[in-house]
Amino acid sequence: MTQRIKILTGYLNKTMTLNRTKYFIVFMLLLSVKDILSQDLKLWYTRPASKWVEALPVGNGRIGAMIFGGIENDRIQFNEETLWTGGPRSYSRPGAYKYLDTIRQLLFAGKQKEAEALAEKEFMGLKSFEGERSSWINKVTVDKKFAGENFDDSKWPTMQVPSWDGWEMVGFEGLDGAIWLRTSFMLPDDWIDKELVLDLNRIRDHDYTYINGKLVGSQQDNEGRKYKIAKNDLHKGKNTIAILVLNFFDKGGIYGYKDTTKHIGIYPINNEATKISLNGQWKYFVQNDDPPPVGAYQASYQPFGDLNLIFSNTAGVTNYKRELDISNAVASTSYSVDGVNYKREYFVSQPNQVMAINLTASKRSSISFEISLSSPHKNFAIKKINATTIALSVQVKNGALQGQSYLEVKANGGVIKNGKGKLIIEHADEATVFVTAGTSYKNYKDVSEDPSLSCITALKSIKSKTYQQIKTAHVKEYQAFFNTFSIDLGKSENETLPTDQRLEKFARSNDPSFVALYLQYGRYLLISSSRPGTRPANLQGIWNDLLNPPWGSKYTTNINLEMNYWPAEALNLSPMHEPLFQMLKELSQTGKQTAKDHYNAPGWVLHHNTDLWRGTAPINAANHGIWVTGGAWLCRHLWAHYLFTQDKIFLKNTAYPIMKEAALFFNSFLIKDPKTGWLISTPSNSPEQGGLVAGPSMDHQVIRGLFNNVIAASQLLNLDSIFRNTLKEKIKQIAPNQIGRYGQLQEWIQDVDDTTNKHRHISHLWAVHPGNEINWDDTPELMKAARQSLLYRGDAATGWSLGWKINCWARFKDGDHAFRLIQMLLSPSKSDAGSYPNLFDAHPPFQIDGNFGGAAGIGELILQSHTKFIDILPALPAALSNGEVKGYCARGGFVFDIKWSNGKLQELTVTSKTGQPLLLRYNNKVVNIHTAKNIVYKFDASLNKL
Ligand code: FUC
Repeated sequence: MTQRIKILTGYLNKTMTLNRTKYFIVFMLLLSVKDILSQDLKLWYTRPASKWVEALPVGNGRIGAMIFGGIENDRIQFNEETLWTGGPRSYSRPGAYKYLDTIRQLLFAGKQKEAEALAEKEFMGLKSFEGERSSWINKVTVDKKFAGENFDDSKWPTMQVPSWDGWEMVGFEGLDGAIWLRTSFMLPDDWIDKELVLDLNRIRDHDYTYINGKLVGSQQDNEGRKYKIAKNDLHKGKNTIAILVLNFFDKGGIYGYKDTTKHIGIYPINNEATKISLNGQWKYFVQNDDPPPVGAYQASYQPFGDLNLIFSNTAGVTNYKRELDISNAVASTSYSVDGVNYKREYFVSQPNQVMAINLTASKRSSISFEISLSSPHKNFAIKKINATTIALSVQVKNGALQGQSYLEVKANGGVIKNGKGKLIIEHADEATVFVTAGTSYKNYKDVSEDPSLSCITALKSIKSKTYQQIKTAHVKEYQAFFNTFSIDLGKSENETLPTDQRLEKFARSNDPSFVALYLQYGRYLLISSSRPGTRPANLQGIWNDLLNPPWGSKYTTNINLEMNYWPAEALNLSPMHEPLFQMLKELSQTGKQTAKDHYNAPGWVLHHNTDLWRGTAPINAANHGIWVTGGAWLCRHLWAHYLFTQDKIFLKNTAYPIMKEAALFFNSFLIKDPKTGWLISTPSNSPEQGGLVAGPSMDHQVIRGLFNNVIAASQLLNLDSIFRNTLKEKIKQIAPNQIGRYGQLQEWIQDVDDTTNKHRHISHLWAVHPGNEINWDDTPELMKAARQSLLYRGDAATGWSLGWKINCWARFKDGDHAFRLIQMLLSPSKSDAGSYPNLFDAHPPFQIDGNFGGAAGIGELILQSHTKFIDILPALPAALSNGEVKGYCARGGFVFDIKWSNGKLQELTVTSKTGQPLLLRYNNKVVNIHTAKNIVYKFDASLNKL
């Protein structure tokens, strides 16, 4: 951790390692945008956030927070990027490779189900420790007094029942265990002789259901429940229902129906129409909240805690405004009460590693509030550190990690009291709250760090600093990244609207500046979730409020993690790529064991997910978890970083060793298809459909890409000529892209595509984007087929899938089609894909990849550099016919300023950072020039050099 803190706090100071120095130099070179364009760079609202996806995200790559901006109670939910479940352990299954050949043979013989069954049994990675359930169940079911009709539950609190998608949705985040739920109903007189049906629908995970103390049903699954109730078990008047729900993990409780207009209830057999609804507040009692651990293939990212600021003088608030200014990464809440203007500012500082919340008012002595820390973790404690500081400590359930957070308040004027776990500030002129957080994570193999160390270091670093000094340093550090690029797509009337209303209207308005804002917001989110020296942005960046977040809020590598980094190079945030490269270094270590255990192969392999502990083995299920090209795809980012920066030292020391080891794996893994004679990837799948197969097209595209890049890199570095020749030979033998009977690009080696398939993954289009082997110049027929495949797939999709399709339509050079998808992405998400009020991408639920894919896709409309040409305005939509960008990066080490109007180029300026030859194309005109390092070249509207 000490090393990590040094990196984090000292990114710009002298403790930087050589590696960091190099990034620093790169980013200083990128500071080429002299004048920042006039831009619309605020998200703002006229109401506090009532939901998490309305709150505004701030972060420094390590600490993230969501600002609700409440008037009486300002909730700030926060995270620290290394607080996860689980701990260091081995994820791969020793000896799995012994089944590899049989699985392959079964697939070759067309026996997919048998292959999947064998793989499920013998080839998946190892889960974490699974506790013993039956003795726990025996223990919690012994005492049946809570089931009794006459049991007095009047003192029990109540819970809303049912709660579709879990009791977490009605305020019981993190509740697992044995929980009793009780209610009653009045039996209508004419039902007395009737047999009834108790319809509860789904319950998670296991229930014991009693009527008047008698067990009437018990089911051990997550499916629907309809229990028959004999007439003798009922009586006139009030009847009692008591249900013991056992929930082991994740979501729990009586779910009822997804269609919430349909109630759970009780009715006579064959007469559902007379159902008595049982929806309502039920009494509940947590009998035991410590169920045995459930084995998990990988760990989940965890929330850390909440800060609650309570204000009393809030009657008659006017002028309320909540905003996030992404030009300086500062959020604020402001309002007036009784003629006094109040303002709160919030940011997370990278140089000082603290979150700061500054409270001011237009009248002296007006700042009074209480502040406390809490946490959704069951195991948390608050203690006093000194007169102005309290600390929160958390212990993750089912995991090794502990966390510490310190909260310190500094005030001018007034008094600060510290008692009963909270700080009370009275009549101050101004106050600043500082929050820090750290965990016991040292690295993926070691959890022995002192979690308070980073808190103490951070608070020490601000000891003699004023709020203004801390803010100035924060803004300077942030803007060094953010200001490298600017975009102006024109002004629009909707800029005067709050962001949520603007989002509502976007698809029906002419609001191009909202597109520019969305792109810049993507850059803001990347800087805020992936600063050099931190961990990469996960499925939710660094923002997560749930103990059981969707897909573990981890790293899915069959599209999602890669998409997070699509904007990094082109949108001039190259240094933000560094956390991914550090992770790749680690994955190339853990992935060696998986290559050996599962494939008896050299090199390293990563399947479709990873986590803080750098798991690389197959997870979830054989039909989609056995997918071998996660690591190979990620290697493309190493190569892209080289192409954009031309940094040969990076190529030699960081990129090439990882890429070469990945290629070594595939050199051994590819085998000859007995039918076609081609080298193919098997077993694998086309994410995440079609089951376990031999030879999905995407794998071959990714592997060819990797081999080509390793060949090019080894040539540049003058290394490994023998291996290079081997790869050259192998590439020729890998199964080629094929056009199928519907004119489509085949997703699999056999021509089995279904033209009505609307699956969100468009994996076989990988070669169009993010790959480049299929393009209009070199492979027009395949490009046509790929385009046809995307037409079959259709437009509607999840958030990230829209992001991917935008990039593909840009590559097909159809900007108007891409723009239609941008409109879909920038639509308010109800229960479908789009954006939440805070412009977080909705898969749904929230997943950050769509934000990044969308931002990168907007960029691809303006410039593309994935072929030998650098294409200027290759896919400009009619809706974005006027605009200007500054600081757009292209492969070859070029930085572009481009101005266009009425859909036509006006001015073009190129800075050559490393003196590579430049091959420009605009409107079919091609210009080829030699460039010199750090020289600026200007062109007119017809690409004539000025
Ligand atoms: C992949 C996708 C899902 C989701 C998950 C996190 O498995 O297929 O849609 O995005 O990752």
